[in-house]
Formats: sequence, structure tokens, C-alpha cells
Amino acid sequence: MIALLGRAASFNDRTALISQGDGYTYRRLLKTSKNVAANLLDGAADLGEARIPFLIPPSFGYAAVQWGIWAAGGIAVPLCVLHPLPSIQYVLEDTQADRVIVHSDYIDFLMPLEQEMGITITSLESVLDENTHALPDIAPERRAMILYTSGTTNKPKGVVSTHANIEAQITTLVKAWEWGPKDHILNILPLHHVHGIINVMGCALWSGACCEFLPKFDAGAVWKTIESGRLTLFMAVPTIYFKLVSFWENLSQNEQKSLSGAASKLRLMVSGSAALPVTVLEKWRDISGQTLLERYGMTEIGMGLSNPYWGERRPGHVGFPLPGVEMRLVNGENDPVGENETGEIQVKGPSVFKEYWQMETATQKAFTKDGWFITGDIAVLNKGYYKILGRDSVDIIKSGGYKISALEIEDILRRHEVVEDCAVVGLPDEEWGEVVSACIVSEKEGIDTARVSNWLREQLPAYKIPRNYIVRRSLPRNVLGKVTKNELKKMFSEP
Ligand code: MLC
Ligand code: AMP
Repeated sequence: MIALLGRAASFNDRTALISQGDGYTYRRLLKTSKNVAANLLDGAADLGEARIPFLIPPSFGYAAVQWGIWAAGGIAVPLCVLHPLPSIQYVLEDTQADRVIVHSDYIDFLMPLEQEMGITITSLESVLDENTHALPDIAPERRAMILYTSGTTNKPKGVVSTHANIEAQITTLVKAWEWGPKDHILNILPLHHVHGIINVMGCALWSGACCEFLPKFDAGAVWKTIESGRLTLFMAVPTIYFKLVSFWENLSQNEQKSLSGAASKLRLMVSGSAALPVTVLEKWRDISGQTLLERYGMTEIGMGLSNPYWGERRPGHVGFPLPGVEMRLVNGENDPVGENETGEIQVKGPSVFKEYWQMETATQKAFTKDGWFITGDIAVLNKGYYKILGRDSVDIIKSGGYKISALEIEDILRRHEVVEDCAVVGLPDEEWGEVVSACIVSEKEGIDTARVSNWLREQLPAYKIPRNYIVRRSLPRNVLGKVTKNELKKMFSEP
């Protein structure tokens, strides 16, 4: 049996999840996931790694479907509830799925695809129905999940993790951050990325702890939950801490005191997915008395580096390798560099993903000949603590903790009638980390960029929409004709 599900049997009547105010025990989660598995199998012995995409908001139903797919031998492909239809269609096509499990709120939205693609839309309710079926034995090496991540190509890549990878990604954090059955965490992150899936929900369910869902991030609602005193843990991206600080700053002194007192009682608060500005770390420490534990990770590896649970959490640094993670910094020749020398992070270990879905060349290119995964992140080891300095590609933007490919946005933007050419960059921003910004090349005067944004919104989720535009007659290029994006970034502040 899959380790997560096997462990759940021993947690019985403990509360596994709180979803829309209702509590669900481990017993119920396990039983419901077996219903899902039985309904999906429908007489077959094993789903044989069929890709099963599902469009379900963070909830009990999401967890039961994820586990049900695993128990039946399928590959779970969580879809993003914020994505417009073309982004979802891309994932459905890329995974060659023949059915998709959909929450009732999204059935009408997805219906056009049933005809266009011939995919079967299965309602969440129908897979939760009472059912029993013999379940297959699943070897840990089998594929378990595909998460889509933006990269240096114009289309997102499917990162395939096995059951063993997921187990390694979870257990290293459980050990390092001392998760236990008494823990209670609030999940406010989207459940199509590792931060929410592994670090929050996965670790909680592995540990017999409770994971409470808020359907969507809302600063007031998060503070209210912190104030309730039931949380022991909280994990978020830096933008969320920035928003929680702003919310707190606008309260009366009495309210501030009450929230600060409650926040100080959590045993651990973690930040990751993007660089945590030292200013935000300091403000949060002033407000809550908590020194945020910053860690570093990636869809392909789970978490790699973490400041210590016990010991100094150094601002602006991401600590050291987690248990079981092998890490090195290398120069352009792939030779390891010494302390205080800048290098690219490479990672090995059981948490590292198996492959990019049906992209053999991209998978090969992502690893060195001797099996190190090439992250593309640049770092330095400074007095025993790693510090992330940036990425080797200007085409990757991190905004609100989401990884965004400039090339993907450019590719779509170029299809707009007023756009002759374009280039997209991320401009630094304290709240969002970086803000997506576009330079449109056009001979036309008075381009209505708000209309361009509205048009883009039909094809891309809100976090990928440029927030700043400039219109120019040409793009800055080097002698080889390549757009010089660092030059371009400066042009946004020119009058
Ligand atoms: C949204 N808005 C943005 C934006 N995203 N503006 C600028 N830049 C962005 N990136 C705008 C919206 O368009 C809207 O404006 C307004 O902000 C509110 O939108 P929203 O969708 O309600 O935003 P909000 O819920 O506040 O979103 C903020 C957030 C979200 C931080 C909660 O971005 C989020 O969930 N981020 C987490 C992503 C994540 O999990 N990453 C982990 C990847 S895994 P308007 O004008 O339209 O009304 C990984 C590995 C690892 O990285 O190490 O963990
Ligand atoms: P994703 O592909 O969405 O999983 O994003 C992974 C990327 O997020 C990494 O390759 C890093 O560039 C970035 N990242 C994650 N954590 C941190 C951090 N603590 N500091 C800086 N960058 C980070």
C-alpha cells in the first residue's frame, strides 16, 4: 500500500482535514479515497499509470481524489482552479488524459472541452460514491504525480514524481521541522504546486496532523485563524507575509496586540518559493516575535535547503541541505566551487523527480552525465549557510511565488493584432518579488494596454498578466540580435 495511506490507517479518528468548517477524520479520508479508487477502477485491476487530471479546489474532496488515484495505480494531475480554459486544455492534451474529475463549480466551464477534445468529464460527486474493489499493489518506483512548471521553454513542462520521490520529499521535512500528530496547519496555497501539496498537506497527513483549508488566501481570514489559537504551524510565500504585515499595520493598537500575541504562540512559521526580503522578515519578527524559517525548493526536487528548526535562522540565507539531499555548487565547467564562490546549485537524492513528461531531451539536458539535477539557481555558501543569488535565466520570473516563463507570455502576446514584437521581463517589487512587465513593439500610436491585458486574461491566469507596459519602436538587442533583457528592464524607469 502507498505509505501515506498505510499510515493513515493508524490515525483513525484524528482529524485529518478541516474543509469549509467541517472536520474529516483519517478513517473517513481513507474510506472515501478507497471509494474513489474503486469507482475509477470500475472493474479493472490497476489504472496502470493512466493520467487522471482533476479540477477541485483545496478541500476534503481534493485529498480524497488524490489518494484515490494513487490507490488505483493512476497518476494524479492536479489542475489549477485559477487557470483559463486554454491553460487547462494544454495540460489535458499534454497528459493525453481520457477523463478529468471535476468539482461541480467547474463542470460548465470545462464542458466545451468534452466535445472539442473528446475527453470525459466525471463529476467529483460520482467518484466519491460508496464502492469497494480490490486495490492493486503499487511499487514505490511507479509514477505518482505530474505537476506543470514553467521553464525556459514557451510551454510548461510536466514534472513527473514517483511515490518514492513524494515520500522522500515529505519525510525530509517531517524530520527537519519535527512534524507530529499534534500539529495543525492552515493551507492557503494553491494545490497544483509542491509548496501546498507536499510541504503543507502532504507533511500534515503523513504525520497524523490536521490540515485546515481556506479556499483562497485572504489576509483577514488568515489572521482570524491565527487568532483562534488552533494553529501550530504556518507556511507561505513571501508575498503572503507582506500582505499579512500590511493588514496588521492597518489595525487598531488593541487589535494588533491580540493578533501579535496569538502569532507568537505558533511553534514554526516558514517562508519559501521565492526570496524572502530581509525587510519582511524583520517586520514579521517585530509583529509576531517569530523569526521566519526560510527554505529553498523546486518542483523538480521538493525542498533542498532549509534554515535550522533549532539554531540560527540567518536572514537572507536558506540554510543547508535537508536530510537525504545531496547538494553542490558548480562553475561553468561543472566543477564544484569552494566556500564564498558563486556557483549553480545541483541536487541529487531520492526526492529528485523522475522525468519531464514525455520530454526525453529536456529530461536529459536537466541532468549532468553523473546524475546531478541542474537547477539553474545561482548561490553561494557563506559561512556555512547557502544564499540564493538569482537564476541563470532572465526568462524566468518569480511573482507571488509562482514561476512564470517570459517566453510563454511573449509567445501569446505576439499573436495580438497591435503587437509586432515584444519582450517580457520581471521587475523587482517588494510585495510580489517580481512584477511581470512587457515591452510592446509597435508603430501604432496610443495603444490601449488595458485592452491588451483583458485579451491576455482569456488565455493566461491573472498572475501571468503584465502589470507594466512600455511601447517602443524596437527592442534593445546585442550584436547577435538577442534581446538584452537587462537593458530592457532599465527602460521601464526611463521617462
Ligand atoms: C495576482 N495579482 C497580481 C499577481 N497575482 N498582481 C501582480 N503580480 C502578481 N503576481 C493581482 C490580481 O490580478 C488582482 O488584481 C489582485 O492581485 C488580487 O488577485 P488574487 O488572485 O486575489 O491575488 P491573491 O489571492 O492576493 O494572490 C496572492 C497570492 C498568490 C500570494 C496568495 O499569488 C499565491 O497563492 N501565490 C502562491 C503560489 C505558490 O504556491 N507558489 C509555490 C510554487 S512551488 P486585479 O487588478 O486583477 O483585481 C515552488 C517551490 C518552492 O515555488 O520552493 O516552494
Ligand atoms: P518552482 O519551479 O515553481 O517550483 O519554483 C522553484 C524556484 O523558486 C527555484 O528554482 C528558485 O528559483 C525559487 N525559490 C524557491 N525558494 C526560494 C528561496 N527561498 N529563495 C529564492 N528563491 C527561491
